[in-house]
Amino acid sequence: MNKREINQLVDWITTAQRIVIMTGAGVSAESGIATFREAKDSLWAKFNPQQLASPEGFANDPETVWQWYQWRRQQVLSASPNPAHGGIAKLQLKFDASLVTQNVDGLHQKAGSPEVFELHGNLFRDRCNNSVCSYQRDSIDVSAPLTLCPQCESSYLRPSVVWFGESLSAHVLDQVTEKTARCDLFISVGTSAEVYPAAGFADLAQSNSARILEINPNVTVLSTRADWVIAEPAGKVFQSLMEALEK
Ligand code: BV8
Repeated sequence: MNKREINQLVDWITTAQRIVIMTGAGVSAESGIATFREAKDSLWAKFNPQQLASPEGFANDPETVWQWYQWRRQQVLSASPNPAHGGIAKLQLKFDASLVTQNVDGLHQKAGSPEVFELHGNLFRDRCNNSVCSYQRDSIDVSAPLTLCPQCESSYLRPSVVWFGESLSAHVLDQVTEKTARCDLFISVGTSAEVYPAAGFADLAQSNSARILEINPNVTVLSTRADWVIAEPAGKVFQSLMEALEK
């Protein structure tokens, strides 16, 4: 970003009354966590998400799905937040900014974000695959094998994330809908904006006359609808923004 762009970004942030920041896998890319849809090392390139991140996938091959998540947990445990996570946390502390993430890696919390709306759950919790059973546990043993739920002993334990075809938490959706409908600046960071209902929040914000800013080095389905696109890596953008705000 050049000086003019940095000044414009500072102006958009400091003149906004209520900000919503929506993040996706791209915000963790500079922490070394593979994104979902980009080629080369993307998670999806190696595995078919519909076969793994879905109830059918788990029913068909629970062992493979379980091991895929254990591998992802190991990836995350060896990763650190990057300047994008840190900058977003600082914005939340300095301004009326709400953070909504599609990510399940917990790196925003690690970076000090005071409040994180996790639309798709969190990698580091397990729950019983039988939705009637209430059992859940923190999942910190990344070498634990696939196991039956110790409470009902009828279903396997699985990561407490939202799979394709599963509904998101109504409580989280209500809170995010309320924040998004009232914001005047919506910042989409590091998401291909393809997964719903998350991808619909930018439209909700725009229908309430919020400015839409996208931070993503690549073009997405949101890019043509955004009021401004900063086509740079999020870590670099937030690094420059923090330096400018701390002057
Ligand atoms: C739902 C958790 C109601 C798991 C995830 C058929 C049947 C059922 C549902 C559907 C259906 N058809 C469509 C749907 C709806 C479906 C959907 O949206 N499908 C899509 C694919 C069309 N949605 C659902 O199923 C949702 N539930 O609708 O419930 C329902 C119920 C029953 C029946 C019908 C409806 C649940 C969706 C949640 C799925 N779970 N994650 C896990 O993590 O394993 S989604 C997964 O994708 C992750 O959460 C990820 O965050 C998310 C979105 O992807 P992105 O974050 O955008 O990542 P991506 O790789 O795509 O993009 C990265 C971007 O970063 C790129 O643009 C890149 O350019 C950029 N980038 C790279 N580096 C950087 C960068 N940007 C900035 N800086 C950088 N350095």
